Amino acid sequence: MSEDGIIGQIRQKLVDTKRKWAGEGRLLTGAAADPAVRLPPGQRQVQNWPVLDIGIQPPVTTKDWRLTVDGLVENPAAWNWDDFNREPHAEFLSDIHCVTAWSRFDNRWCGLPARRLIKIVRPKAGVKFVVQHSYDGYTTNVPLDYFAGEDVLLAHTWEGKPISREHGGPVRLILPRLYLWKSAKWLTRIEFVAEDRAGFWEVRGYHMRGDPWTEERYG
Ligand SMILES: Nc1nc2c(c(=O)[nH]1)N[C@H]1C(S)=C(S)[C@@H](COP(=O)(O)O)O[C@H]1N2
Ligand SMILES: [Mo]
Repeated sequence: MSEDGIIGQIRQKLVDTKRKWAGEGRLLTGAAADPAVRLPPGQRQVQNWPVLDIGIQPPVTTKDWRLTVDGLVENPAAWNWDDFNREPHAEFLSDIHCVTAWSRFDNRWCGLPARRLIKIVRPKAGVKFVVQHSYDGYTTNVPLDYFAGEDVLLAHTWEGKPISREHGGPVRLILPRLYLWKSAKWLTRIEFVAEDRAGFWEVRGYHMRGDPWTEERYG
């Protein structure tokens, strides 16, 4: 999808509001907390799981789903669903923290560990960042060190059930150490790069890293 195509379809009002908040530094408490503290500063715990996206929920089935892993890697991958499931998957329990100030504790995920993917594709020397690309045209950038975290998953299952379309199924990233906008839904491409590159929200004022415990909400 072209950038124009995406911009034509997104919920422009929502995007403008979030960009305005980024400009004003809305929701910043200034209380940098210790990562050992479970609820990051300025967050409140919710029991439900809100849905947030730029306005398109692409109807991707496991049959059409493809994953490209490319950029600066020794062994690029182009997988379909069966290829993806041939690799050993793992289960993790983790909390999610959205920049709009909700946190949801104890989510049980199953998926392919990012560490396993890294072992397979072998990033070249000099790779420092990872750009995620999604079927709705969304992109987001994360430091390789965070992507390589032990609890990072290309997740397909939540609480024993396939991740629903509205939450990014068939496959989404789950990177619990950063705000949830850094976890792409409807994931279709993972690109390993040397230079950091701002994604959809990052070009609209959100932080390049996005650590919830130091409230890196806005850049
Ligand atoms: N492809 C894609 N991924 C995305 C988004 C999106 O619009 N498109 N929104 C991000 C944002 S801002 C948040 S808070 C979370 C929301 O995930 P959820 O709807 O499952 O709670 O997904 C992130 N990943
Ligand atoms: Mo978000």
